[in-house]
Amino acid sequence: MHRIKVIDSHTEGEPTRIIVDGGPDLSTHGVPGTVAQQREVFRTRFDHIRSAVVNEPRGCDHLVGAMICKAQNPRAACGVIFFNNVGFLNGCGHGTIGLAVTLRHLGMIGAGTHMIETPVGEVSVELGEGGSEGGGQVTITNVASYRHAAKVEVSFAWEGSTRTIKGDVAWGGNWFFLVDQDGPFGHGLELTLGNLDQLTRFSCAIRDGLERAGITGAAGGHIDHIELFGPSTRADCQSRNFVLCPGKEYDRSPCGTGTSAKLACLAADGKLKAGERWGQESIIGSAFFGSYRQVPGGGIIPSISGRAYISAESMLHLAEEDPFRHGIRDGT
Ligand code: PYC
Repeated sequence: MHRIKVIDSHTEGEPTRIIVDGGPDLSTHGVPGTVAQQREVFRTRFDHIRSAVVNEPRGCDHLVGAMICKAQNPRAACGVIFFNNVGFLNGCGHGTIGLAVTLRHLGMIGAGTHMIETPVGEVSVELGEGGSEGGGQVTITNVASYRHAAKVEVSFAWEGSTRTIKGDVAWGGNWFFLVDQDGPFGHGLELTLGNLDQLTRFSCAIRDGLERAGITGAAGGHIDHIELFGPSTRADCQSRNFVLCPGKEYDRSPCGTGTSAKLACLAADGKLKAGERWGQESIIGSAFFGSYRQVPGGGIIPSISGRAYISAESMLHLAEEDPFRHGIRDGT
């Protein structure tokens, strides 16, 4: 029987399940390699473990998974690899906030600033004094983020005709296509939980259109997240979003890498100054608060704050005779 110990947390409503013991050995000939290389070993040799941890019957489609791994930089608290129901992620803001409270729960870090290695660069986490039950506020300082292209036109099939919209392509640790829902090229649909089905289908149609047109991020980076913006319902936020993640689920949090991409676009448009606070509400009404500092030569370093709470500690059992020990997936 293969047993995998996981700790679940949620960050502003979005869950993260972190493998803390029993995960695969990601070293090659005994050498761990960079976090990006370890992710490649995970992807090519242990994809069934990804699926076992996040897919049904042990997980669900919107669960983001992670595994703590070896960092190269001796100053790093650890490395981390993020994944979901369909594959591996680059960065993950809500997941890094969840990781910080999980590391504290494990006694690996305390209040203060710590560095985490991800496949796309170093992210620092600033952990406040925790409440007695281990959750709390975390601020991440993310990888350099930037707008790659503004007002990019994309056409796609929508409700029997061809629809054309414009959006920005930006990097925030993942690639995003950002659309102002209320602008002339948005859908006009209110960003409410009641409209989830249409918002999901609309965002999937945009993503299909981008793929068909060969629109990518820099160096052919696949745009796998779509972010729609509208007015916030909160007095402390300037914007509300709906974020489609790879795998067709939506982010319950305002998405850390997505908020980083949004800050990069606001900075590029001169709509938010360095150091100014931005409140980003999610589709469920939770919020991240962000600001940025400018990077010489272009781009920004975003800081994003949100709250995470431990929600479960479990041992996953993958019995040899269980036909779904590696999750329910295509070709199971
Ligand atoms: O918070 O960056 C994020 C994220 C990416 C996918 C789900 N959450």
